[in-house]
Amino acid sequence: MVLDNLGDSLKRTIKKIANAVHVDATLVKEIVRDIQRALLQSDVNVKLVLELSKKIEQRALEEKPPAGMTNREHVIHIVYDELVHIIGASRELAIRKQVIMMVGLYGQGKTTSCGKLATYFKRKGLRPVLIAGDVHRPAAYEQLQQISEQVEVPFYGDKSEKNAVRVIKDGLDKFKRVADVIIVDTSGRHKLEDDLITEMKDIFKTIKPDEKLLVMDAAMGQQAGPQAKAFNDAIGITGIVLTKLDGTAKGGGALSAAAEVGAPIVFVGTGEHSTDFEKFDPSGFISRLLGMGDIKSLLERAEESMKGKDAEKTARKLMSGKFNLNDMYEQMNMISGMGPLSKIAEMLPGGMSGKLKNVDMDETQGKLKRFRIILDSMTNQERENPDCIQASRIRRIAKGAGVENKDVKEVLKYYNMTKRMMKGFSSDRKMRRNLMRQLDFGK
Ligand SMILES: Nc1nc2c(ncn2[C@@H]2O[C@H](COP(=O)(O)OP(=O)(O)O)[C@@H](O)[C@H]2O)c(=O)[nH]1
Ligand SMILES: [Mg+2]
Repeated sequence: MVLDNLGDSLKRTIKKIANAVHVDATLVKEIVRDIQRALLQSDVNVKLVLELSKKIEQRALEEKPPAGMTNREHVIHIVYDELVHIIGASRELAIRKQVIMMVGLYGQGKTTSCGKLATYFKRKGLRPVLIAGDVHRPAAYEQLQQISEQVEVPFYGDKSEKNAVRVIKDGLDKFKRVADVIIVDTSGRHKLEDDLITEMKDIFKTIKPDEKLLVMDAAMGQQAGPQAKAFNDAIGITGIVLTKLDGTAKGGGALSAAAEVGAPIVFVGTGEHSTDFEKFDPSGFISRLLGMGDIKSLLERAEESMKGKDAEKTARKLMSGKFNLNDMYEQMNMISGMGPLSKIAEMLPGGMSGKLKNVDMDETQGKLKRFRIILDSMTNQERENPDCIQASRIRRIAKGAGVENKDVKEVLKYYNMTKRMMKGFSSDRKMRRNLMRQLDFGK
């Protein structure tokens, strides 16, 4: 997960509060010190850290918990609240027809993020296209072309044309009628220099993009702030994409500093793959960092890949432990549309992701495909009532799926294991209650 060290320290702090016998001034001072240390190590600005810790201390000591909330819960909530506060407001890109332009310095992740954005909009059911507006870097054209093939979206570029405005204009003419979201890659420089600003402004004038997204590497830490500000002052940006959050200990600094600029962080990049990209939501981000489980964003991703199917119903069934092979089939379809299993496990509440750690994620991912073929060879009745699948049925199913008996048994074993795991999880009353509350399922 991103910001491992910061997350680990904060989780330890939360545990300390949860396990405390008394929530008193000594404890509050101790946890404030812990949080200070964790944030400073993550490169968050000293002044910001001091302000935040003063606020947490003051609120924890003075505010009375609201009815129904224990002192411990209250203090945890304050920590959460104040951390969300420092990374500020969020904004979502609209899901509609638009032109998006990516800007930023060299090597920050613009071209990679073009592919990630295209994937994001494709999953939302829109038709994205990519235009290669970086006419200066020799391999920029090939890089974007390759990415467009990987994520399977149309691409336009002109290797012989050195005028960015002309290339982009031609691309727009070509795609205007067939595309929903036109994503334009542009070239960067090593520094924010006059010729880069002039080129950007020329492009804006001609194509009038709906979004101007600044792409920045999180490894810059606090330096992300001044850079974002300089870009914003020079060309006006509508949002920030913070990349490489997976590879840096300075992410806390980058996030908080970028948030202060006034342009909202809209996405974060968490790896090199086209799905290593998350819509940035401060409260979800912090609750995951604190280990509170980002059920909201998990459900949202599930919803996207299930396209209208009832994600809530599935989640409820999963938690109740009452699920059959049809549900498992649906769950597998849902999971394979969400990205790697290890990523999904991170989004589940602590106890549950711990249980999932015993499962070999890569192997499981590889099996999903075979499992689905086997499930397809079963009758609906068998899927509804897996207990009826005995030796002769196993032989028939294996034959139908073109696999061996042991492969069918493996599916049943996996099903039983999952069911046990879900049952175990749902019998954890406290966790279940919290989860239900977060899911808003009512009483
Ligand atoms: N680990 C990681 N690497 C990234 C991420 N985004 C981009 N990269 C890598 O950063 C390098 C530069 O990216 P590129 O898109 O070419 O940057 P550009 O010069 O701004 O277009 C490439 O090697 C990318 O694979 C990210 O979120 N995580
Ligand atoms: Mg590039």
